[in-house]
Amino acid sequence: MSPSSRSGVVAIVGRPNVGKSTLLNHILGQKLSITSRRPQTTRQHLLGVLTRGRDQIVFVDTPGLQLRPGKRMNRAMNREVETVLPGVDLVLFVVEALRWTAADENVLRLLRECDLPVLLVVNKVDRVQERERLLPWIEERVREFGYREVIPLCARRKRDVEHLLEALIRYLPEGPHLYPEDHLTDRSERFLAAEIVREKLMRLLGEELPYSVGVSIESFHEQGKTLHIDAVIWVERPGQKPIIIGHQGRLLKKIGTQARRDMERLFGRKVMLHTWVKVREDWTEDERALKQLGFDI
Ligand SMILES: Nc1nc2c(ncn2[C@@H]2O[C@H](COP(=O)(O)OP(=O)(O)OP(=O)(O)O)[C@@H](O)[C@H]2O)c(=O)[nH]1
Ligand SMILES: [Mg+2]
Repeated sequence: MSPSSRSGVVAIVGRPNVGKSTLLNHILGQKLSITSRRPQTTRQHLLGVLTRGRDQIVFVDTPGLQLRPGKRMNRAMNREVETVLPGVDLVLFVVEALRWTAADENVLRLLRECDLPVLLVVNKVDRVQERERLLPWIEERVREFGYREVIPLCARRKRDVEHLLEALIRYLPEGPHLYPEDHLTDRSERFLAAEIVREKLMRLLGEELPYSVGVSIESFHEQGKTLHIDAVIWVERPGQKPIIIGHQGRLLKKIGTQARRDMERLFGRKVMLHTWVKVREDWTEDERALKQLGFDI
C-alpha cells in the first residue's frame, strides 16, 4: 500500500429528513440506506464503504438527531449518533438550505462537545428559489461555528457529490484501507432486507403508523439460486394490523412486491419474500423487543 493513500471514517449527521441517507446512496452510486419523505426513516447507523483507487472512505449514515426523543426507541436512535461520533475522523453535518431549526441547533450543540473537523453540507439547494438569500444564510452559519468548509449541494446531483468527495478526502489521514476493496457495508443481508421492508412501510403508510412499525427477518436462506426470506412486521396495537394488510390484502401485497424488487436488485439474486403482520403491544417502549430489533439498549 502506498503511504500516500488516504483512508478514514466520515460520519453523516443532522436532524431528521435533511437527506443524509440520500447523500450516502449517491456517494456510493448504489441504493444501500433507506430513504423517505418522512423524518425518522433511518433508525440505526449503517456503514457504506467507498473504495476509489488508493483511497477508501468509510461513511456512517446515522439516524436524524431528534430534539425531543419521547419513546425509548427514539432515545436509542439519538444514542446511535452519540456513540458513532467518537470513532470518526470527520463529520459531515447535513442541513437543509435556508432552513435552520432548533433541531439543527441541537446537532450543533453535540458537535461542539467533540473536537472533530466538521464540514457543513447545505443540501437541497435545488429547492432554493431566491438564490440571493443563500449566501447571507451561509454567512450566519459560519458565524456560529468554525466549519472547515461549507459545501452547498443537491445530494442527487453527480457533480455536486463529486465535488464534496474531492473536498473531504483532504481531511482524512494517510493510511491503508480499513476494509477489503469490494466491501460495501458492515450490515448483513438480513438487516438490509428488514430495512427494505421498512422503507416500503414508511413510504406507503398514512401519517402516524410508520412510527409504530418494526420489521424482523425470521428466516433467510438460499435454495438453489433463490433467496427465501420471511419478514415479520411488528405493530403496537391490534387495530393497526388490518391497516397494514389493507382491503383484501392489497397493501401488504404491494409492500411485499416493492420490497422484493429492491432486494433482488441489491442482492443480485431471485427473492421469494413472505410477510406477516404481528402485534406486540408498545414494542417501541419494550427493552427486549428493541434489543431483538438490533437496538443497542
Ligand atoms: N429536493 C431535494 N430533495 C432531497 C434532496 N436530498 C434528499 N431529498 C429528499 O429529502 C427526503 C429525506 O431524505 P432522506 O435521505 O431519507 O433523509 P435523512 O436525513 O436520511 O432522514 P432520516 O433518516 O429520517 O434522518 C426524501 O424525500 C429525499 O428524496 C435534495 O438534494 N433535493
Ligand atoms: Mg436517513
